[in-house]
Amino acid sequence: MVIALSLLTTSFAVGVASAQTVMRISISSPQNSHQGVAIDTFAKEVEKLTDGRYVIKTFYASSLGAEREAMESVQMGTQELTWTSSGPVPNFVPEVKILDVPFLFRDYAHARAVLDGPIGDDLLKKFDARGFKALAWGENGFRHMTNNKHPIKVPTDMQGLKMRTVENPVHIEAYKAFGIIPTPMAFSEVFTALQQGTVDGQENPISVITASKFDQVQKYLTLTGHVYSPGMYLMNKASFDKLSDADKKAFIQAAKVGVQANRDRIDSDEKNAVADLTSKGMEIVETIDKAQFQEALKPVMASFEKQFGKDNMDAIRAVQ
Ligand code: EAX
Repeated sequence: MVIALSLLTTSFAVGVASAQTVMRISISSPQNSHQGVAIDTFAKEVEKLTDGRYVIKTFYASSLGAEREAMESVQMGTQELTWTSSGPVPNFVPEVKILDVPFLFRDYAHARAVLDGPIGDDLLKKFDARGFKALAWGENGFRHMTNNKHPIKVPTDMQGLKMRTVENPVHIEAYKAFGIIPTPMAFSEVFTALQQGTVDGQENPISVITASKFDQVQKYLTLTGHVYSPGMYLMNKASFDKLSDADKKAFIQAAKVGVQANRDRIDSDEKNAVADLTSKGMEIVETIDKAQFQEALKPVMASFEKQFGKDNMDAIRAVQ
């Protein structure tokens, strides 16, 4: 009886193994980062919640392609999943552009409340019609400027700086208003571009700056916090639709657990970053007069209000 039972268990185990589905998820940052934690946690949770029927293989540092390429692959279904920043998203889902308006969010608590509430839920649904299932909002963080020319203390310090930017029209428009010469480029090329002086600087959240070791190739950092950059878990829509209802819930739940780990890592990065990056030789301007920087953006803000609707921007600002 005992033997028969163990045989039964074995054949059952083999059956499960052969029914295993392997999927891939990618990020642009290295594994040891807020993005790495986001997908590692997601992968672990999916396996746990589906009893190992789904295995998620994780790929770091743009090894399956930069964020835009990863989105294209997920849209076509040649890659099942990716975790991306909002950088390339407007080219696929224009409605998401509004989130990258400069100085729209007061702080992390505000941004998270918006994304976790009805506005965030509505925006996640916009991905459906473009071949994606957006499982959850993650977080890339508030973006800050680094460069090799001089410290940025007042808006005029940005004049004429050649800065790498993401391939996002909202960023490009805003940085032009700052007097920056924007040079859009895939993240995978940024370290080398900074090292070789192809650009003077770049802008990214603290978590990205530390994980990608930009301190090795950049001298000055100003905590401008000029844009909040969301992240998101994206899945090929057809792959998601094929899942059973219970598995759909499992994938969404796994993404939610991943978001928590992702945000926790950002919180701890933010606490340690100034001391850490100073010890690595960066010169950091910790506070700016935000009102002055906002003043410089006035003309472009009028254009954003027209594009996205002042009501929609106010609705985001009003969230407590
Ligand atoms: O890993 O391209 C970028 O600057 C994005 O912030 C990216 O997520 C960094």
